[in-house]
Amino acid sequence: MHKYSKEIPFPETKFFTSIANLNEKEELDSIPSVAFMGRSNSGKSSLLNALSNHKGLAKVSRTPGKTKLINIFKTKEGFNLIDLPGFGYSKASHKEHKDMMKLLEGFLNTWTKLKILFILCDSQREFPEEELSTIEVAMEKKIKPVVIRTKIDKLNQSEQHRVRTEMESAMNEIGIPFRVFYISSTTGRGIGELREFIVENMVNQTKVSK
Ligand SMILES: Nc1nc2c(ncn2[C@@H]2O[C@H](COP(=O)(O)OP(=O)(O)O)[C@@H](O)[C@H]2O)c(=O)[nH]1
Ligand SMILES: [Mg+2]
Repeated sequence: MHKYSKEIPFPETKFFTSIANLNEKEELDSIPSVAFMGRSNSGKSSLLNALSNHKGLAKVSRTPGKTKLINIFKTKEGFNLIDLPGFGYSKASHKEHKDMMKLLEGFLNTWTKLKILFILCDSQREFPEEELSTIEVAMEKKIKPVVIRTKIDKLNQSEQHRVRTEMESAMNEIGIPFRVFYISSTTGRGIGELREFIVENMVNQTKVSK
């Protein structure tokens, strides 16, 4: 039995290709896409596996920072899921960090059919300033920014309240509301809701989204 079988189904998803930089994108960006960004260890691979109900779709790693490629997954509904390379928190990898931010900026500037940018952040961490500016950049480019606070199963009630308050402050700082999901790939919490959101935005575009 699948853990998410009672929730909203998600289109069948398969690994399509990986590219090392944006020069290799060719026509790939002409396909409607949603992208996932987040620091190493933020739970990106686990989320992609949970969404697609496919345990080995994206590799779940205990050694962070290994994925340096843009991984592209194709859904049966005709839109793509894009797994952007993770980057660290550590100042030690300053050059690497800058390169990753550059790649991300280039991605947002050139990926023509990017509809949604999911910004993942481990709920046990503070939401970083850089991610906050990424939300604004996405808004300017008419890409829908959506925050996903991951690993919510690791927090008690008061800690969960703190994360929600943190996101309210972030919205006040930006001055425009954005959607936030609180999820756990381990327990399945929020996964159905997130699937529904993606399907509404990428498949049933005539339906009014929540
Ligand atoms: N408790 C808990 N652990 C999680 C969750 N999602 C991911 N993890 C763990 O966090 C670590 C990093 O996850 P991974 O998906 O590889 O993160 P990525 O580096 O962003 O792709 C792994 O040890 C996962 O098992 C979650 O929802 N709850
Ligand atoms: Mg990963």
